[in-house]
Amino acid sequence: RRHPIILDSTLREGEQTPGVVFSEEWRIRIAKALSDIGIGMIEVGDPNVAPDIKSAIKKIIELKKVGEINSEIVVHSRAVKQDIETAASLEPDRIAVFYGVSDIHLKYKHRKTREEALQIIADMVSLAKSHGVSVRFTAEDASRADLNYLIQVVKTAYEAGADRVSIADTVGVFTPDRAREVFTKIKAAVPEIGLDIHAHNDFGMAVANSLAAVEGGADVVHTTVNGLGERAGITPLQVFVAAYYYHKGVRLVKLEKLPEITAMVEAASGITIMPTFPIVGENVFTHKAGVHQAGVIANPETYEPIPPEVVGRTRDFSLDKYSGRKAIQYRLERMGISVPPEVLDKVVEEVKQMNVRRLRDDDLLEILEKITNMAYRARVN
Ligand code: HCA
Ligand code: CU
Repeated sequence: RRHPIILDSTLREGEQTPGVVFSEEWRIRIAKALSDIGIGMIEVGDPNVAPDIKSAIKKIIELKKVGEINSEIVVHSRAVKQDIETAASLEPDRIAVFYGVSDIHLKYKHRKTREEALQIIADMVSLAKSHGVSVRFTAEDASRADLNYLIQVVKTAYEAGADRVSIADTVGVFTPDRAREVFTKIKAAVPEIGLDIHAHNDFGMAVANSLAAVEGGADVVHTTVNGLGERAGITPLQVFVAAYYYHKGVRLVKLEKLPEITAMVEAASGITIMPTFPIVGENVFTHKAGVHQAGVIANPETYEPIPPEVVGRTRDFSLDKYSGRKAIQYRLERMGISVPPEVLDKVVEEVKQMNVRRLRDDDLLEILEKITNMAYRARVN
């Protein structure tokens, strides 16, 4: 396939955000919304973490069976016999079994040698596979693992029955060059394997690293809505798909629905995104400086990488002392008001002297009334 599939992990990785806990109702609503916007795979959680997660996963799998959800349903599991059996009993489409493969994880977390780990990976992948589900193996901390050993891990998982391996950049230390190189080399060594990129955002490079991994051969990209997840989170869904659209001209999901799912996950998680958050942040299609506003009024491409409508947003101009004639005139005309040039000059002059953070339409009308002694507000309303 030429373009990657999105695996959204808001319900698994996203719930690993400190302070976040999704109710069953929200879990189901989020799963349906993800399916509706065209997400290929949904990682719904690890049923061994808590009983309520397990029962919500069951319900989501039911909805998949009756066709109310179309995405592949992936259940996360430690590489532990009992956990895998619980996961398999829910009959998901796929079980994702994870195990640390860097020397740091092997030595301090698992206390196993590289050889012992290969045996565990082979045993646990084939156990999962024996239950008749698709299996992904996740090489946790893959980006800090020895690359030759990582290739052995991928081969081992493949031979034991995994058709996919997630190359997890667990602490976000990939650079785009390194991510591209690692994926290219794994793909060359084990061409049959499907590869996922799971990129943490510790240094703000998760989107860039995911794009580079796709160039290297990844065909599934992990995301969460609003970039939720452990520490700095992982690749934000909205930003990755918009960047992919800009760079490759392809809509991986229904982009115009992004604001809706942003708000849904803000409400469900209790975490509000920054106004400067790419693509879906409040400020992202609002222009401030007079030079920018004049440019955008002449042609939006001057200061917008993509038109706001593509991602379900609208353009705006913030008004304050940074604004110039063009933006003020634009805002007045938007309200159906045209004024002679000398009046406009006076409005601009007045605005420049005000030290307010942001002028609303009503404030602008008030200024106009003061200058002209005419009842503009009554006219507009
Ligand atoms: C975790 C680890 C993980 C797994 C990623 C994956 C990571 O928190 O359980 O399954 O692809 O970052 O290594 O999220
Ligand atoms: Cu992770």
